[in-house]
Amino acid sequence: MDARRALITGITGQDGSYLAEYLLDEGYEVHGIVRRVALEDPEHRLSRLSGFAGRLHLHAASLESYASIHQVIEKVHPEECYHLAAQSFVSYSFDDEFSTLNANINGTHFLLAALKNLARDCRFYFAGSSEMFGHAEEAPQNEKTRFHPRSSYGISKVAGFDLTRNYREAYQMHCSSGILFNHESPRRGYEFVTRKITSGVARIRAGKSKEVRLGNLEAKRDWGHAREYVTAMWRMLQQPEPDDYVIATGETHSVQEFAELAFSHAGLDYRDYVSPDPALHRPAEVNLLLGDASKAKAKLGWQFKIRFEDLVREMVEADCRALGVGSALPFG
Ligand code: G4F
Repeated sequence: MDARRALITGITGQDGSYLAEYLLDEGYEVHGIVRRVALEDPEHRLSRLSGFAGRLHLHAASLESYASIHQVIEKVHPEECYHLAAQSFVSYSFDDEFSTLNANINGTHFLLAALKNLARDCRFYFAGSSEMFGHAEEAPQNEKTRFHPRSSYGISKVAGFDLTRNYREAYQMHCSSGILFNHESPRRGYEFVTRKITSGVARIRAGKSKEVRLGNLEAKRDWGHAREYVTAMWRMLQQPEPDDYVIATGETHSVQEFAELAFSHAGLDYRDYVSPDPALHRPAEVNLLLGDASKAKAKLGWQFKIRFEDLVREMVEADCRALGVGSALPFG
């Protein structure tokens, strides 16, 4: 039997790289959309794919161009499409609302429209986000919680979520959205707070830095491990009917707790190294995210396993290892 064909947008990112690995292991033929510059600078831009890039089929295209998306869909004719690409850094979305809205909403719309025209039977996954809940009126948040996004990023994700549902209802396409709460790993981008902290810990241990400047330490997030979360995406597309699912751990921790734990794994006291920087506070903050993934557990059989403490430890250890310094206690 021929291998199933999957197409991933955002394949060079944290989630894309874990998902690509997972699908390869499941026997898929995995295609990815990348920017042309990525193919010209693979060492740097395809670093998360190193080790298995040779088993992937990468196509240069831009999610800002319908024509280029159309070409890829026509050529690949995927059976499953995972749309992960986005301008995903919430802070940046305050600096440039227009490009965040344009790129995120149009990218999703172009992809859905191309699939409708060329591969209507393709199953589609949209990377929704707990940022859609924003200023949530209840905790924990589930699939029925009203959206109240607090940034253009959150607004763009609500629009993508609505587009996905609309294609499901209007064209009977198998379109599902995962409402993923924060998910991290050693492959996380350095701009996000968890990696900023763990890479900062490693730089301090290595004597390359003296502090980590942070914004709002009180914000609380439901943090899970990206490697586990991508398996939920796949499970959604194996269901007979498309639907939307919250993916979360059901535990919440503050940024301060994350910092405290990360520094303590390296035998350091965060209070000696974390400097508050009011410039890093956001114009509108999402104070508390806490997910209820019981629907995913009941219908997809998905449940998180990697606990917060182990996630933090893995990230600190990976960053310390990369700089050639010890990490886990006791330091030696
Ligand atoms: O790590 P963050 O930048 O992630 P954020 O904004 O929660 O968004 C992430 O998770 C979403 C899912 O809920 C995704 F949709 C999204 O794409 C992204 O992956 O910030 C986490 C919290 C915020 O409250 C922020 O204000 O950390 C606080 N924070 C405090 N100091 C900081 C910093 N965030 C960053 N990035 N940098 C700081 O120095």
